[in-house]
Amino acid sequence: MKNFREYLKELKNRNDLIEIDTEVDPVIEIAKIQKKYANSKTVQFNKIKGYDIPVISNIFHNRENIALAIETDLDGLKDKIITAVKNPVDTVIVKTAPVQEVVTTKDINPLNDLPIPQHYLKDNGKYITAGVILATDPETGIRNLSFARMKVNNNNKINVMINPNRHLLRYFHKAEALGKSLDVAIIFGAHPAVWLEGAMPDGLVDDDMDELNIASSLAGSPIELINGKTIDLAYPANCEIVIEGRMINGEREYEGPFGDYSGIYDNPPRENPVIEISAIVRRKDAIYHDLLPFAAEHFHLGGLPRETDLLKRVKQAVPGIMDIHLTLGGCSRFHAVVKIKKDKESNANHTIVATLFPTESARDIKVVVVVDDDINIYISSDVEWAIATRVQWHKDIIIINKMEGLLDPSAISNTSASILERTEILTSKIGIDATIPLGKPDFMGLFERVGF
Ligand SMILES: Cc1cc2nc3c(=O)[nH]c(=O)nc-3n(C[C@H](O)[C@H](O)[C@H](O)COP(=O)(O)O)c2cc1C
Ligand SMILES: [Mn+2]
Repeated sequence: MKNFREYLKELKNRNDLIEIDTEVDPVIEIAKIQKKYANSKTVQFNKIKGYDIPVISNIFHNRENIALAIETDLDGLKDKIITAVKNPVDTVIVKTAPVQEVVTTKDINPLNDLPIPQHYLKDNGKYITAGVILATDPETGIRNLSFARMKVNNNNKINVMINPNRHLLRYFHKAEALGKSLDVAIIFGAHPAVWLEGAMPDGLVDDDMDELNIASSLAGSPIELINGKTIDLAYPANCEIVIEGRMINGEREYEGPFGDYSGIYDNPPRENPVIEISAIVRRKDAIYHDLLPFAAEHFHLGGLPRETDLLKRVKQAVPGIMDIHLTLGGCSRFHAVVKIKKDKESNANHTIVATLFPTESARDIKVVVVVDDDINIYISSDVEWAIATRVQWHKDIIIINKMEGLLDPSAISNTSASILERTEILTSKIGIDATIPLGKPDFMGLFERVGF
């Protein structure tokens, strides 16, 4: 797969993409249709009220579409990511770029220039949700990619919500310590490998690893870059739209509420860095990528890289781990199911402890269910069946209190310090051993599954 356009063509060929030709309002109306097709189709909106740029969404509504983008299959996804992280490929610089066909540097206002939706009723306005932010480490020049929600103001400024533990925030703080602003490029419609890389958490990718080179490895060939018009950064030449700008040294602004991955409004508003836009560049016939928060595209994009990181880590503690899934019902963050081939009775509890070890990928996990290798961890009714038939609650669970958590109302309300202070949020976690006990001969065939 060479680029985004080729990928879209393939999705069309596979009957995965539907086009909506009736006029839709970017406020709420697009989101309602995204929601309707959230688990089934890529949707392209061709006529947006007030704009002449179409919107595309729900592209990663399933993992088959991710596998297609990086030329693997469902079973190969995590290995492909781990291999790409270990084998970066250099990018190349080119001289001309489709993305710079139209360059705007005057009177910039993304609210006028781009069809940015408002998704949920109480969101604080229109938000960019599928823009990948490129920046370089001010000390080392290493390149980083990351997603973050961005509130668009009615001028040339954008407000970007970045949590602690993000490489991007570290880069910005380094720039500020040097008395500088941080150049950024917000990229839309690059090769999907760039999106996947933008969702890779600290730990899977360390902050001394060049993420454009990892994206090139995932894409299967060097990503071609073009120098920015107004910033000291080279970004993917073959993409749809790029917003050029800088995160301003010393500036912060309130942002939120915003309906995020957990399906609740992230409240109260936070003080966040501000990006001042210096140019918007795009293809003549650009397509704007939008992502509906708290829906399948958000879950798969956020969940798959975290699962990959967890699998790598937990395997070090318990080699018999086969796979790990962060379920959609748990917003691909809160509930983990781990499949193991058990050879010792302690395997299950070691798996629970290793999965909960509080790295970036594990911080949100509140439930770990460990199952045997006959269970399909991607089918929630199969996991529930294992719990129904293999768990004795007085001996098969572990509860750990006072662990760090995030963005979950029950954890926030469990924490005594005021949420306004943004202090540590405390949560409790449970591990469930839903494996068949080893060691006791199964004289009565108690656990034998029915079959044909
Ligand atoms: C669609 C999407 C939206 C996200 N929004 C945010 C966000 O608003 N703020 C944030 O800190 N992380 C957000 N994340 C998570 C980060 O993008 C992710 O942890 C990434 O690995 C951070 O990269 P970095 O550590 O290289 O900066 C989002 C992830 C996805 C997939
Ligand atoms: Mn990073």
